Amino acid sequence: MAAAKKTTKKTTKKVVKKPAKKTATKKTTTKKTVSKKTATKKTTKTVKKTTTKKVVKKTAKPKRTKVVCISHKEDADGISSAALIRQAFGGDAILVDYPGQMEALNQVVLDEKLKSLYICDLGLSKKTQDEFIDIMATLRKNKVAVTYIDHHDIDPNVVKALEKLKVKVIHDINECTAVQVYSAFKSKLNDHASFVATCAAITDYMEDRPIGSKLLQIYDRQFALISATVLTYNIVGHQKEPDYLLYLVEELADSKFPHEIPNTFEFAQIQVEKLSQMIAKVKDGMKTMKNLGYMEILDSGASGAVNFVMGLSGKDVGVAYKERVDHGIYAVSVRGSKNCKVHLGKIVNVLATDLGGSGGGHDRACGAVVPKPKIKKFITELNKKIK
Ligand SMILES: [Mn+2]
Repeated sequence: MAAAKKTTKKTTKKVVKKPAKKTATKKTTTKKTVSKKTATKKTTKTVKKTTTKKVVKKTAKPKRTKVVCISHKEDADGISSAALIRQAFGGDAILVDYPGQMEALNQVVLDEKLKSLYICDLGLSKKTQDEFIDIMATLRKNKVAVTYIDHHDIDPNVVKALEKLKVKVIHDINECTAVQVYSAFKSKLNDHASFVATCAAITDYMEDRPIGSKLLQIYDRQFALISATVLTYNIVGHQKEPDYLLYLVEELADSKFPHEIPNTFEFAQIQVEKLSQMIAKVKDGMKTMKNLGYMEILDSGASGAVNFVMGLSGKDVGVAYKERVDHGIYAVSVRGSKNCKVHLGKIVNVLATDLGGSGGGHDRACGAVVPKPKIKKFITELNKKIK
């Protein structure tokens, strides 16, 4: 393990140097994007001039020119969504995980230059939805155009509240977020965008859905699978390197295939080795209750281990959890097999909220944030609720 970790760091360092270089060559995107970006730049310049002149007279409000996309950083759906938004509208991405979601929104709401905001692949829970609506109300009061695009289970009242605020809601639980972004903004995207969306659909287990499956048909299945998988391993393995994740967003927005991004396959091989070691660890450390298998994960992400916990436990539900020492919580991942007939996302949303945390997601894949002392209770209660 230690050896593998060292190798990771080495490779990462090599790769990390790329973003700086790439940012410089950013402008060599498709013709469409180039003209758009130049346009945006011109506007920004003009604005700067005007503001500096006016500043002397009065502290005028800066003109709102910024496009921002807040997206999920932990998987290919979130990263791909951010890439497609970038290709269609330019602007910058802010990549977050669930514990960091609200913090990012609260930051962005203060940005006086924000003109339009896209929020992608970030589901809401009972714990977060009210605060989310409040933030949206402030943004709308400031005339910021907001588009919320997602596919996680959502309280219909939240959709109503958002639509009342004139937040554009694009929500379909049957297609992954990137596929929905692709469908909604197709006219502003190039041909390669369908491949980026396909990779996202594969990682979210949604390549069998109406639009997802049509997109996959465009490409050779094996080619799409290996690309999606390598992309996913690079995302999962670089969670602590925000600059690298932003670089991935840029490269995908720039119509690169995952294999064209330097070192991605080599890095994926390291991840595969780690996962194979995970199998042995799960066999050793996993515990079971009547209806589920569970395990605390110490040296990798919970979401990378949870499928093994489910599979190797022989149960229809697997739970893996990892402590987030800085937050005093456990990040919990839950997966259900095809035999699992209950909606895990809904159960986990209620349960985690009752225990002072938050959670939610899909029927057979979801996550939660649970206060550290409540983790055992969370598992025993979940076990009771899923028989
Ligand atoms: Mn997703």
